[in-house]
Amino acid sequence: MDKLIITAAVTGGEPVSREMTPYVPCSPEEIAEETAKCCEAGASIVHLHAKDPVTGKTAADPNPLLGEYINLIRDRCDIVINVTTGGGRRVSGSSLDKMIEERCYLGQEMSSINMGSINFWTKPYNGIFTNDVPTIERWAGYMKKAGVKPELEIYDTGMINTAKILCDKGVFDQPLHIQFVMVGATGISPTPKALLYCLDQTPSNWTWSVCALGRHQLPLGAVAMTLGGHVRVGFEDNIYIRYGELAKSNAQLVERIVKVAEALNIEVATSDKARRILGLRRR
Ligand code: KMH
Ligand code: ZN
Repeated sequence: MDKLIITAAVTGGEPVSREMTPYVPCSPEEIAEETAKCCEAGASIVHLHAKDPVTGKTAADPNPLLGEYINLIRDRCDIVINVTTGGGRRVSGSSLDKMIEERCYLGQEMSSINMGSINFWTKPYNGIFTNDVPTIERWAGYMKKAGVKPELEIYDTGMINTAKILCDKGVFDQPLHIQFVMVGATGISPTPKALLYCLDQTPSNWTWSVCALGRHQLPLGAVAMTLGGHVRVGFEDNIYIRYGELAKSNAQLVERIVKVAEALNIEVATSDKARRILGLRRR
């Protein structure tokens, strides 16, 4: 088993703001500081969305803040940086494409790419998170051109097939890094059985991670690491350290999953080891 790559999703997407938790980092300095603490605690990748520096709500894009986060983070630690392409979509069509293409040149090593459309998984379940295949192909092309490694976000098992089809078309270079986004509700159920089925469908040379929400984040992360996978924690997916108690920082969630790994004699990867595992080059 390779060492464990821990991703800290520190900012959170649409719903996570100061209204939900006073502990979410919002300003560029807070986000950089929080990222450095997560790196110190054992995270080797940070996943970033742009946030309004005061309210913590998702900042409308296009947005210069993401580049500012990256510069401030780089001054503090050598963590791998993964920038969202799923968050903050306030434009559409060619404007969205232009924004995503430009976003590939912020200096990150990775970016998320959402491998299909899904009905929103949180109440009131209205609307669709649209990721049609032609758009995925275009955005994957932007990332390839920019030398940004895609992290393929998988919300249901059919999206694994989409990844295979696009690999066969040469859209993605193998081996892929995929993340099972086990959101439950309208997506993959957050259960070990569902994870085992996903793995059954996944080529053995692909690296993979688990992103689970709320109370499922810890147990599914523990299951993932025992199966040779990697784990994502952080406020984007879970703001609680235990039932009814808010985590005081993303680092607290990183520290806890590190303790689980240590208890299982699983070594936690440094940022450079994560780069070697994922075939990244330092930017
Ligand atoms: N918000 C997560 C459930 C992205 O940012 O592109 C999935 C995610 C995708 O992090
Ligand atoms: Zn995200």
